[in-house]
Amino acid sequence: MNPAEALRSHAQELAKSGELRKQLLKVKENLKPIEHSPMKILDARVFPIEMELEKAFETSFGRFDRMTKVFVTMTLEDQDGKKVTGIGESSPLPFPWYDGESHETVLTVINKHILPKFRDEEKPLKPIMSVEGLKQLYGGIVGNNMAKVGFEAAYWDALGKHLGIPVSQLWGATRTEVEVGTSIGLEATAEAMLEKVDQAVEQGVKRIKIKIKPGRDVYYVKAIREKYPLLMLQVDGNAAYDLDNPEHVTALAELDDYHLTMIEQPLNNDDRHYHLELSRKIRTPICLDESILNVRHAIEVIETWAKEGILDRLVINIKPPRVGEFWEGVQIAKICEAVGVPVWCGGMLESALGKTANVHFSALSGVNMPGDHVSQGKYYKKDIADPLEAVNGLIAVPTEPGWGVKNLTVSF
Ligand code: OSB
Ligand code: MG
Repeated sequence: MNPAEALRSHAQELAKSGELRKQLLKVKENLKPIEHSPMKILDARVFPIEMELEKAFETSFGRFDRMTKVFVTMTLEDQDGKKVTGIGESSPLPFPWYDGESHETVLTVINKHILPKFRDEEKPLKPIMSVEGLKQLYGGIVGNNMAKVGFEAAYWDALGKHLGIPVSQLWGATRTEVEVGTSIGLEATAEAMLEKVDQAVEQGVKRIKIKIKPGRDVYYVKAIREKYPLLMLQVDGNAAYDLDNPEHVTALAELDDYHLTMIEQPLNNDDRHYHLELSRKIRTPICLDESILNVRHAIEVIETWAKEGILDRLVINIKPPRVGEFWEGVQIAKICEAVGVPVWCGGMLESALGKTANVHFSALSGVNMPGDHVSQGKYYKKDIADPLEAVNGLIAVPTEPGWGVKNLTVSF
């Protein structure tokens, strides 16, 4: 038994006796965000920028060729009056198809409900001493995770710059380089898909994920497997499959023959329960993306998969924007690590800034599978900073203070 198997087996025992949830909550409680001397939040500002994708990206829910990113800057001031500004990214899709957010909802929530908290003349902001203080400002807003995340990201960047250390170290992350995977959108034919796969293999990525949807799944996978029998390969259904449609279930079960690393979010984007039922029927591990929005959801799926004795069939994709905060993501990664559940960092087609933040996040020891950090070629015609470069499927975690992005063109 390897160490992760031993952790899963122990967790399954604890689940049977009803102790597992308590243990997982303890992991969360023992994890405290870094505390620092009081910092005043002077201002937060928002810069929406439309960015054109190098190539249109298609998933089961739709196709898009441009994105409006919402960049957030935040200026903190220490007790000696020294100011530091950080930057973060909110990276919603153009339409509420992946989750309920779009760049319009993100901008509305930011302008109407978040920014006013930073500028309330009657309630001047108290200096903050950890990320918890920041969260108190807008933590009452339910959902809208993509709207919130840019603010927390800007805070981490500012704090890292203030303390002179990279953000990954603020979270206790220890990796110096992270493994890189790529996500390939739906293509019209298996040939076109293979061309993209060839390109990604040439790039040297550590694993490839392809988008699938009903009717466009097994034949893609079969074609790729014939050419690349040993490639680390996974598929993403983006909520397009229905457990009550026998054809869908048959296709998902057929995928068992192609030793995929995982099937990501085949069923509805708010569903966890029926994913468990599906996981009883197929051997390929199920990876949850859309339906894990917070620590509670992660604990719930770990507990229910463990009770069934199939914890080895669960993987969690953490996207910091989807869970609303990097810190929430850190907690989920720690909890998964404690029970041997693999984790990787997903992507939202972020700009070079958001991708860099994801690389810092992937430096956590609990994030132990290759993440969606690169495209096949570049993501955007014109990016807002230099993208981190992958060499032999690895990206070095920046060592400069904050995110350490280079040649940022958003001025603040
Ligand atoms: O489901 O992981 C997803 C892109 C947009 C919305 C959802 C997803 C994706 C990707 C691309 O798969 C990941 C990336 O390269 O950023
Ligand atoms: Mg996904």
